Amino acid sequence: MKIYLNGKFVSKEEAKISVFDHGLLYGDGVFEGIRAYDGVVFMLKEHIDRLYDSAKSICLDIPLTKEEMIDVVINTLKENNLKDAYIRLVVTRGVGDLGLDPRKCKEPTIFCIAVPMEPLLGEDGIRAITVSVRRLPVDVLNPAVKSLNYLNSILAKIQANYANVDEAFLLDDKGFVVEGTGDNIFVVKNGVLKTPPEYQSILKGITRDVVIELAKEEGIEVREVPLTLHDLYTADELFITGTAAEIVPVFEVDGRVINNKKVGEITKKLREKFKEIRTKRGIKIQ
Ligand code: PXG
Repeated sequence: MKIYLNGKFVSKEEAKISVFDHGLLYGDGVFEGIRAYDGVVFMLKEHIDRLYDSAKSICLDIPLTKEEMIDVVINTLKENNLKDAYIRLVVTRGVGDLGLDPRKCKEPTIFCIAVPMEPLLGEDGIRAITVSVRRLPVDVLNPAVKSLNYLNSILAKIQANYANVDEAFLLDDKGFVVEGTGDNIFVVKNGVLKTPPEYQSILKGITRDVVIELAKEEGIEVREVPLTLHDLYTADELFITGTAAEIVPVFEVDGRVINNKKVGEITKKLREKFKEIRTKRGIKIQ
């Protein structure tokens, strides 16, 4: 395995960063999880745009152009002879001292890892619970920033683990259901597809945006509206989306069974469409 680290390709054993890196000391940095399907890096431009937006938002100047960053991803796949892969692209604040002041960090650390990976939660329906850990309000730490601070999601995941279910759903500070630990949530009710809006404590998922587009192409009405627990419990279909998980039906939430644990028609259609387009939208490895 070859890993891109600060301009060079190194072995897994050599791919080490300093204990003074603020990515490690403070979770100070940003990242993207990206997938390649059959030699096409799915929605790569959109992932790079989101990475640079996350970085801009936290005043982190990335010392590469977006075009150079695209080459980092493509070259990491080439070095590893991978056509289908999960890619982790990370930019940290870099090496500083033991104070949190980012001005002490002179050079961001950039690395890129690519590995083969099956859909994270499998292809079947999953069980989920809502947890007591709340998603951070947009004026505390905006979940739109894909930062290295994932403790909020990890604490939610720990509750799901204790309950022996696959995923945790988080509520916002008002009690609306906003997202999973690493995925967005969709409800189907009476043929209408609903998902929480962009400004409601969510990461605006790239899979989410593609699913909304595919649904509209299919003539399905899409509404970006706040969701309550009641909306989830009484859903005709429920599914989550994310780069790692792809599109995964939810068969049970807080003990309420959804659609008799069957994959719903709209979920099925969107999954098929997603499989069709995922090798068509993105940047080809040349
Ligand atoms: N919400 C959050 C909080 C996420 O972390 C998504 C939604 C979906 O976004 P995309 O753009 O991937 O459709 C994510 C995805 C994991 C994992 O292990 C997931 C993510 C990052 C790292 C790991 O499931 N992000």
